[in-house]
This record gives sequence, structure tokens and C-alpha cells, in this order.
Amino acid sequence: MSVDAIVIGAGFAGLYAVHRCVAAGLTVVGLEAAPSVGGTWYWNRYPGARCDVESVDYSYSFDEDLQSDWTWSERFAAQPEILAYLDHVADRFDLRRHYQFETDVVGARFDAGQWTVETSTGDRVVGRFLLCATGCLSAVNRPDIPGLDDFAGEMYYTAAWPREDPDLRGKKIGVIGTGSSGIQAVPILAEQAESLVVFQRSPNYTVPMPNYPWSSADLQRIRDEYPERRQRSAYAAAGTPHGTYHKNALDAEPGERLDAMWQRWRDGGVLFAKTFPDQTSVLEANDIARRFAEDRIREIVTDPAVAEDLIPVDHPIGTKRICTDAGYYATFNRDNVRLVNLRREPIEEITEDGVRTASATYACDVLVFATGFDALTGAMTRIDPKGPDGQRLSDIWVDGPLTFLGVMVPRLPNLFSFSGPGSPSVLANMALHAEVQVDWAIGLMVDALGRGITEVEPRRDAALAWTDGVAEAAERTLFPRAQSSWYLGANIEGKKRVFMPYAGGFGNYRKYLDDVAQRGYPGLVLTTGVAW
Ligand code: N01
Repeated sequence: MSVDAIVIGAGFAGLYAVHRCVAAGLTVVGLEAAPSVGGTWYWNRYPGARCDVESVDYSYSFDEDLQSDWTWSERFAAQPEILAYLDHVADRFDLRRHYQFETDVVGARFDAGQWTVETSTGDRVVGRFLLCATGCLSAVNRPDIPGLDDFAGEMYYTAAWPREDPDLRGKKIGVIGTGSSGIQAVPILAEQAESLVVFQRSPNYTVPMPNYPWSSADLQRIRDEYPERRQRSAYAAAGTPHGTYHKNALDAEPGERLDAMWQRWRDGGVLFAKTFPDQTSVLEANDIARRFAEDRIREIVTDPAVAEDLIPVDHPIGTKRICTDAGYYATFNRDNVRLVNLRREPIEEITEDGVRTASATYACDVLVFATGFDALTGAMTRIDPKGPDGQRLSDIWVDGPLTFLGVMVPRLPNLFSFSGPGSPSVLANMALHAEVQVDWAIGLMVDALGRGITEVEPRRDAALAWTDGVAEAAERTLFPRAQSSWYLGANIEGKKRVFMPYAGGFGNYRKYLDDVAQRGYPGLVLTTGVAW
């Protein structure tokens, strides 16, 4: 089969990419490992999975009718509703017919002006352009803990939760991992379990998510203000309409600061990570917000020793992804819940019937791994595309991810990668981020095809300059101080430690993309050499 464009993935970016290809008159085939659409929202169906960006913002903006026809039921949508939304989008724009589902991409090679993609079904698909909408949080991290294979009970990964929700009522559950996924799942699992042991290697900061159903008045107000809301999001730092408090923490009086922090805490969710403009860049300002959050932990958790164990010690607040929860800290006041601090008593092995740490053995019927992802690069390096001179992505990224504008990679012509390193990605609203990157890629593809250009590839010096800029943007923030963060690849053994997302803001990023397109794509080599 030979097409203009091959799209890998059927999440936010993949679905939109297929839609835009079709609208541009290109032939396209989509390849998706899951049996249906949804991407990360297909797989992450663990109890409590919910998005921490408000539903009305965490949705496509490209089609006003779609936007006004779809009604979100809650302020923060749960996984089933987001999946239903993406299902609706796939049906509404008739996207499924372009996809081959249950099809893993196992290899990709560029030769003679086109990509040949090999799949787990034994097919080969040939296309001029390869659009990798493979996701930034999709390559599951399955830790190699001694004895894992000996465990006789049930084992689940939050990031690959079974479609048929397992019945965990009355069971002894162990949860390994306390990032956003573990923190969301724990309060619900605690209600179901006979006993719940939370194995925590690193504590994280989490902010309550004050969720509520949208009233019809809320929805009417949002519909009325949608154009303005989207306008504000389009060039905002995180791709949402929310800003920071109007003053730096260090410029505000203590009482004023406290009021601002309480306001943010009650508004809930990730926004607390940037209450003040200087919070993510000045340690003294960050400390003010950090101490406020730590006071909340000590207030909620009744056992002071447990409270201290739940307080992070290794990073400024918000420099690892801040979590949002529905009663996480209060869960540790329950009689059936126990926190195990793995920094004090590391896991030594998993046994047939539980987990043995350096100090004790914990009996478990069920183990839930909320151990995260080989984030940002893992989905791409697992495919490891090969360029025309035989160089693989893993060779090109041996010293860390090298990209042009977070979308293209030198020596891999006609390849676009979405939501990956070098782009704001996980620091921004993924729905709008997908639109911006895909629009840029389709714009370039259409331009190239119109001019008879067969190969588009970033120059190495342009990619180096962009990647240096990504590093400089990170250096202007406190993010690199979180040395154990997956933003730096620290959770994956052997992974090069580089701060991967572009921390200069979604709005600025978008301006770079706009500017490069308007100036006729400086930084790219455009070749007309190969006849299709
Ligand atoms: O993954 P994580 P996640 N032994 O990497 C621990 C988004 N998201 O799936 O920190 C013991 O954050 C690991 O410990 P440590 C969001 O961007 C959003 O929870 O490496 N523990 C850590 O505690 C988020 O940041 C939403 O020391 C081990 C945990 O597992 C991102 O996805 C919801 C271990 C992994 O945490 C990833 O979140 C969910 C081992 N061998 C996710 N290996 C919302 O929108 C790992 N850990 C709300």
C-alpha cells in the first residue's frame, strides 16, 4: 500500500492529523496499536483517571460546531468521558475508515524518497510522509523488580488497565508508584480494598481537584465566552485561559500572598504549580508556595510521621509534574491504608504472595503498578526509525533528543513527531498543542507537494540551535532542580539526562512555528531530487 501520509497513533494528535490530511486531499493511512481510538485515554482507564485540565479547554478548538455540539458533564472530565469525546470525533469526521487498529509499528525506514513502515501484522505501508503521533506518555515503564514473575496474584499497570475493570473489592492491594496515576487511583482503591499498601519511592506534591458537574448556566456562560477563552489560550504559557496572580510572590505582602495561594488551592489542580509569576523561576518564591502546600499535608494527615513521609524533599514544588487528587492525603488516615517509604526500606523482591522490603513482607492479592512511562522519547525510540544513510533515531539522539522546533529530526526526512521532546508537550494543553503542531506539519507538506519538493529535512545546525534554546529555556526555570523527574528521563535507567520539554511557554512556541512557516521554512533543506 502506498499513500501520501502514514499517521501512527489515534490519540488527540493522530486523529487530528488524519482529519487534516484528508481535508488537504492527501491519501492517508493510520496505524494504531489499540483496538480503537483514544491514545493515552484508551489505555489509562485505571480507577480515578481524570484530566487535570478543565474539560472545556482540554478539547479540540478547530471546529466550532464540534465545540458547541459537545457537552462536557464535569469541570474535570473522567477518562470515560474523554474517550467518548474522541470516539465522537472519530465518528463525526469519519476517521476510523483510515485506520488499521491492533497494529503495532515495529520499524520504519526512509529510502528513495519514501517511508516504509513495518507492522506487527506483517504488513508494509509505504508513504511519502511519516507523522508520528505516538504520544509522550505511552511507552509504559515496566520496572524490572526481582521476583516479579513469581507473583501469583493479579498484576495491573495503570497505563494499560484492562478494558474489563477488575473487581478488586475486599482484596489486599499493593500500589507501587506515587505519581499522578498512583495518586489518583489510591483513594478509590482504598475504598474497595480490604487493605491497601502504598509503596512510595518519591513523594509528590498534589493539590485537591474540586470537581463538580457543570450546570446549564456554567455551560451557557462558557459557550458565550468560548471564542475569547480560546483566544486567551492560543498564545498562553500553558495553552489554557488561566494566568498567574498579577504580582510576583516576592513583591506581594505576606497576607496578600496567603490569600492568593488559598484562592489557587481552592480553585484546585495544576494551577497551584504557578500561582505567582516568579514561582517556577525563583527559589525563594517557590519556597513560599511549597511551604503552604506542606502545611496543608500536615493539616490533613493525622499521623505526623506519615505526613512527613508524604512531603517531598528533593524538588521545588511544581518542578516535577504537580499532581491533582480526590482525597489522596486523607486516604492515609484510613485504618486499612499503610504508607511504605521505599527510601527507608527499599523493595528487595516480589514474592509469590506479596512484596518484601528491607524491613518487612507485605501480603498482597493484587499489585498495581503506577510506575509511569519512558516519557517523551520512548514511543519513538522503540520504533527507532532509520534514515536514508542508515542512521537510526537512537543514534541521532544518543546525547539526548535533537529536534528542530520539537517536530522534526535531522537525517530523518519527511518525518514529523508530535508532543515529543523539544516542544512544550506535557507542559501545555495537549489538545491545542496537537492542533498547532499538526497544522504546521500539514502546512509544510502541502507547500512541499505544491512546489514539487520531495524531501524536507532540518539542517543539523538549525536543530542544534533549537535544542540549545530548549536547554536555555529550562535553565531559566527551576525545573532542572528536580533531578529525579521523568521530564529529565531520570526514571529510566540508562536514559540520557536532559530536560526534554520546551519550557519557554506554549504561546512563544507557537510564535516560533508561525514565524518559520511565514519565512518559507529557514532551517530546512528542501530537495526536489527524488521522483515519486
Ligand atoms: O508516572 P510518574 P504517572 N520502584 O512517572 C515510581 C500524566 N498524568 O503515570 O519518582 C518503586 O509520574 C516513581 O518513583 P520515582 C502527568 O503528566 C496526568 O503517575 O521515580 N517505584 C513514581 O512515584 C504525569 O506526570 C494525569 O522515585 C517506582 C511513579 O512510580 C505523567 O502522566 C493523570 C519504580 C511513577 O510516576 C506520568 O504520571 C495521570 C520502582 N521500580 C498521569 N519505578 C492527570 O491529568 C517507578 N516508580 C491528572
